[in-house]
Amino acid sequence: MFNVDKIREDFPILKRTVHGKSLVYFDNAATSQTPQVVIDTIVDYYSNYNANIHRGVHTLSQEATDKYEEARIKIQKHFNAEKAYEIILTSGTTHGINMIASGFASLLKTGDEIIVSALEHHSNIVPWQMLCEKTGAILKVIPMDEDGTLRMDIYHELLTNKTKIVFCNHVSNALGTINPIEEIIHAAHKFGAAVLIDGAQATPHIKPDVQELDVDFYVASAHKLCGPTGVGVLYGKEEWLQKLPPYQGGGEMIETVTFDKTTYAGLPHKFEAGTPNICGGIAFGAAIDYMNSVGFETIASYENELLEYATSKLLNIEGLKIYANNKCKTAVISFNVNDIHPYDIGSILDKLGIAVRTGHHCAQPIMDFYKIPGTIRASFSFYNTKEEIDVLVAGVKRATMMLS
Ligand code: C6P
Repeated sequence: MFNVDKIREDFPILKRTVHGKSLVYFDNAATSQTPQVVIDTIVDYYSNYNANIHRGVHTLSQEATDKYEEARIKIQKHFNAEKAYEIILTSGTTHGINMIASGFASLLKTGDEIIVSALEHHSNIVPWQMLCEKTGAILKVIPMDEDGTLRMDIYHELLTNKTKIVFCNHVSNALGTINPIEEIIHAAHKFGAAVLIDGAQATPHIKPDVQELDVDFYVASAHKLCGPTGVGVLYGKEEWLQKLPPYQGGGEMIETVTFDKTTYAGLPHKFEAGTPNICGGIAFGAAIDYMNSVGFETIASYENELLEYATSKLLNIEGLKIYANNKCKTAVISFNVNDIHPYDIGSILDKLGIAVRTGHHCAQPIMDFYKIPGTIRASFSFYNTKEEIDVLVAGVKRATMMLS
């Protein structure tokens, strides 16, 4: 039986006040809060075994190395990757995408095509545009519909033998839409194209199985699933990771170095140049353990309850419009009230202790589609409550009255 009060005890930050009011944290899509067990892991690392990894014969270094590699295995199991060395630890989703986009420069030629969805975060647009500039490849876009879903009929028409890679998010950060990635992957593979899925917004709610999905690359950030910032994961199928060149040169990614020639280390080290975020990686493992102890089915079903509750309450507010109020979404509500600027409502909500994100959410093409400057985005997590949603609804009503 899910007990949200007990869960909230795990998150010390939820006890704080903002402007004299109890914090209502609805900016979970930007970053999630951190449970005590993850904070303890970070403190334990710096208090007891802070050392560089894969380098020292001394005890601290070996302990740190063991814990870091244990974390890699936890991440491997969580995503159901076949091999631990298919798990590359990165600084986050943005880093993972840039690694692959940069690597594909060696595989593409002028006239090759790559396909992106209209629902992407800038992180999954800009690196590919840079790749097109470098290689002469052509970027094609799967358009979206008014309800925030992708035009899959057009996607199927865009795929040709020239398509080399397709990239799409699993869940849209601005709207919460869950994209049909199984269909996207399956169709791309028929044309021999690779697929990269940006799982930044899916992983806090869904446990992806990379083998079942048969995806070529899957990227995510620890800080969206109760872990620390500055660490993330790039899953890549072994065959692809072998084919791609390293992203950065430096320590730990080499086998031998002479001034004539350097040979590269095997996976995963080939893609992990320099001292990594050791503490972050270990804490990422602790965060995954924590999320699994709550259980992803429990998380999804409780968050869905919050989503339905909030949607019906917010829609009672006159002039409030929810963008992409489709059936297949995670617990994200992107909305505006009449023509009030989202920033103005967000600022008043902040004075009431309510944290939401306002603006274009690093997804400007989506805002352009709706012809709006931005939205107010309330994104829920399993530690939020219906009472907090009531506070949000009252806050939006109050802000609307003040600004109308
Ligand atoms: N979205 C949001 O408020 P990083 O910054 O590398 O951890 O994640 C980038 C990123 C990539 N893809 C998607 C779908 C994302 O949502 C994000 C991060 C945050 O929506 C911060 S902009």
